[in-house]
Amino acid sequence: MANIRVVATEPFEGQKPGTSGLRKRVTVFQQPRYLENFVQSVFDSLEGFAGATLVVGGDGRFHNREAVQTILKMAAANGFGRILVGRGGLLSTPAASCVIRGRRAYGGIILSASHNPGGPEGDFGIKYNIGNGGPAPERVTDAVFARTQSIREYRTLDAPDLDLERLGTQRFGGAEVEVIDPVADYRDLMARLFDFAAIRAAFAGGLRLRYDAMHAVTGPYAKAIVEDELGAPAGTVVNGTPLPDFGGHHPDPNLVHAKALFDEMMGPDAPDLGAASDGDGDRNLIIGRGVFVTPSDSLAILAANMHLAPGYRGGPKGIARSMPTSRAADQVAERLGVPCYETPTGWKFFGTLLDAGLATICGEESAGTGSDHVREKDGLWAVLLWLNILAARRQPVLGIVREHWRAHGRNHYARHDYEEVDAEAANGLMSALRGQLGALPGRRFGVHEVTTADDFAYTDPVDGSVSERQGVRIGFADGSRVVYRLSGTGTAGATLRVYIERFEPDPDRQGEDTQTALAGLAAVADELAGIRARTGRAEPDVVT
Ligand code: G16
Repeated sequence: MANIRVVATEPFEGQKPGTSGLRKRVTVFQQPRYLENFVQSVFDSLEGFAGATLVVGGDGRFHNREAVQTILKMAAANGFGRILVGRGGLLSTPAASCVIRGRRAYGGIILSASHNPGGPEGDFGIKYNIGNGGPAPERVTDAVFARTQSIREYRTLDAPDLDLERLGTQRFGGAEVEVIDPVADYRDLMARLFDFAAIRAAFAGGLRLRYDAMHAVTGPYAKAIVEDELGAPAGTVVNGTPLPDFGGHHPDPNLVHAKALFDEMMGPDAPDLGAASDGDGDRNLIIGRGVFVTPSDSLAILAANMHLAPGYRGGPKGIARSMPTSRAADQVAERLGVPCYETPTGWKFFGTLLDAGLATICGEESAGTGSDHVREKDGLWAVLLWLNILAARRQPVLGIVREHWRAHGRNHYARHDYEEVDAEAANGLMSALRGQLGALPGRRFGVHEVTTADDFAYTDPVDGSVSERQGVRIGFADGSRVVYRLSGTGTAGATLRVYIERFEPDPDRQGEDTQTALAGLAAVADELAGIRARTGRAEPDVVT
């Protein structure tokens, strides 16, 4: 018989959820009561869940299994009636969103630090998603944070650990725990959205995909859908076994951490499409044979072509992008005559737009794309939509991309990241920038004249909530733009992100290399903010 136990505790400092939940080093989460305090604070901030269903799962990183057991016991002790957990404690972030929605759960807890490295010295994270399947909005995360500062006790079950490998329902205190196949619900949803028959025929006809699952959670999903269901040859999915330390790699699908994939795609015998996704499966990297597709371009091209997939026949009702994402999507929205929404960084800001039916597709420069099928960004979904488009258009990725630029113009785009910068220096840089906003318009930096300068503030068109200080935007006379903001997902020091964008309408000049096309603007970005002088960094750590 399992007994409920009430355990005394003390608050921990700094349990404030960032862009996407609470992310800290594994060693921080391993402190006794640390995870428990946060989970109890989540439950204490919610109402009316007695007897309701909670979904629990994570990306399989180090500490995932232990944390899942802790959460199951606490959820049962706090009065949830039914808890759905992915086999082995696994659920990709989009699959968790899919299960929450499809099974009408009250909410879900997702364990992940996304693209951050794993292992005993790596990062861990936890976030709460609400009943629409999306990340909790700020009013909920603010309440959770407030609770972490006053918490005095948590509730748990005195019970042995559950067998997470056995599918099916088990009694657990006053609750029922069902261990579910982490892939099944998600696979069924994908089969409803995409033309699986056409993609299957394309694979049978020789279409080649390389999918790098980066030893993270999407391996089982990609194998089940791409190889087993769609008939891509075995070996299409590489690094497909989830490992607690992601094989020692950084599960961030960008050109630095997925370099092997990039090299293969630029090589002589490259497949038609190369793709990768991150730790928890919500991000995607898209590379065609001989061409890297920036996430911003990918969003625009997917939006322009999504009517080719059965789930999106009417095309998008609206498009949403985060503020630092390039404005390539805006051009598509204009052509289609649908609205384009500009939101702060963080997938949670898309939730209200999707729920209200204002936007069908959303995307971010940080390799996230998704639609109203779930309330998270979805890496494998983006790859399947690309496959559906390739199957329908029977053109190489490069041809599709070039045609798109010719029709809409090209937005040369790069993000420069300065990682683990001294937090004081980074904050100083941002306040100095904010301090000179009024004086910038009219100033010239070489050929670049500043026309607009502001600190992005967003009013949600659906619920009216206001989010301020979301990043400094500098606009130039030729339509170029530089954006500065500090990352909300790092776990050490500060990460300064500088987003640089230049619009090129002339088809004859659209083939220029991006770094060359942006070199002048990058120098202006440095000068304007004093990056080198203030941070001591001559070069960014990562350029994506
Ligand atoms: C999270 C958020 C995204 C955001 C990204 C980067 O992604 O869900 O909306 O764009 O972080 O945020 P930042 O620039 O603040 O580091 P993920 O994949 O880490 O959950």
